[in-house]
Amino acid sequence: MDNKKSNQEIDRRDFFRKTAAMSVTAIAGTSLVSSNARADDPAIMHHPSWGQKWGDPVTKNRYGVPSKYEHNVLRRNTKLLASGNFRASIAVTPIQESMGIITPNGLFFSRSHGGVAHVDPNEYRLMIHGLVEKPIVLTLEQLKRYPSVTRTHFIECPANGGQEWRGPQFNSIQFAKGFMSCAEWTGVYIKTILEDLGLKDEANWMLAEGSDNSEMGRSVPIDKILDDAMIVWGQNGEALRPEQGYPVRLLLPGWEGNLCVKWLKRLDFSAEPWYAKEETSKYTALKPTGKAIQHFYANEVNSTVTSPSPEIDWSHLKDGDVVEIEGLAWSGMGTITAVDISFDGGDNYKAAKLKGLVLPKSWTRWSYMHTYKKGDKLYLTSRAMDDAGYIQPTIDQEVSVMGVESVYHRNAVETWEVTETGEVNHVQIRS
Ligand SMILES: Nc1nc2c(c(=O)[nH]1)N[C@H]1C(S)=C(S)[C@@H](COP(=O)(O)O)O[C@H]1N2
Ligand SMILES: [Mo]
Repeated sequence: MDNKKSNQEIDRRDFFRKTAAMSVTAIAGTSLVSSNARADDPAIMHHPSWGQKWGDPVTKNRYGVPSKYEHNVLRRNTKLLASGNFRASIAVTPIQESMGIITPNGLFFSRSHGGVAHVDPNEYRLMIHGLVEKPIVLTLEQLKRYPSVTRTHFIECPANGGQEWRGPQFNSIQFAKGFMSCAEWTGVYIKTILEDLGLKDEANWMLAEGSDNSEMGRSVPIDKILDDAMIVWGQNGEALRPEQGYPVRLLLPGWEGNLCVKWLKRLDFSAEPWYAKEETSKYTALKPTGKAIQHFYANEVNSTVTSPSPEIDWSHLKDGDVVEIEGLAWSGMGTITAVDISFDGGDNYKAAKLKGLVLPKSWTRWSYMHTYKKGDKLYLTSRAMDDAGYIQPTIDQEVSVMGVESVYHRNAVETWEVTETGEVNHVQIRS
């Protein structure tokens, strides 16, 4: 009896020990937070002040805002990016704070050549003309009667990282990589509208023009229009924000942000491109030969480590802490197939894990679990691949082709130096 009882006890204890051991194995290599946390923390939330009085009326914020404690998670600007004028400027997204693959609308990066226009939806009209059988002027309500689709895509200004051709400029991920965001867009495929209006055979190009004071105009090849080009009015489940072109913008999934004309007023179909201001003086890539590449469209495969980063360092970590290295990867040419992470600036790589939804022409989140060693100096470099067969170049590979005079389409790998004390700096590693 005694023997049996004690056996049962042992069995029970063993069972608990085994479960504990099993969960440790399950967690090992993913998270060992519990080794740093305590059971007797006196700061436990025992009668907290907010629990001893009424909260706010539930209707206080009829349109909700983030917790006041998140006040530092903001779009930012600097004179360096503003050419002295914050209207014709860019506000960069805190991608180091991003979670998942969606940018909240209040943090979506915003680039405007003539300030943010405020368009009255009742006065809004979209003219579609040129080489179509049935030219038309649509109200917003008429436009929205076409069957809609919802797709997740990033928008990236091709100048993202464009300050970095000659070396690191900003010791900040937000400024070095935040000229982009990703959202779930709702709108109509232009091919759906063209099925209704009839496209003439000679139409090779489409001009999209904005109604803001910059009158942004860009020519788009007809193949892209008939593939996945959209006119969108929805952004993450609500109307576009004014900064994103309310009430209607063009969305060319994966292509230069500049082509995604906001406050859209006109689509003109033609046989030839227009050579508008923004596709001649700007948004071309100057090569070492002195010639420039024109009609440059898709943003190439790219990636970055978002955590750690200059804004989110590791100085608080203790030796042996297990920490998740996280980042984003994206390609305007297709779907991310793999991301590698290097600890020595790109000499050796290990495979990272893709997390969550992996969608074409969308941000893709990736992760790698790492055991931190205090005193180690690391050079963290990520490298992404896409299903179009591209892989991010080294800085030297990119510079050997493009020189350093260019601004746009920089997609070479990027490196964060993690110092012995866990501070993180933006560096460039050349071979
Ligand atoms: N009408 C209009 N469309 C525009 C612009 C503009 O100034 N006017 N800026 C372009 C540029 S340069 C970029 S990178 C993207 C930025 O989109 P976002 O402000 O929604 O991030 O919009 C593009 N569309
Ligand atoms: Mo841009």
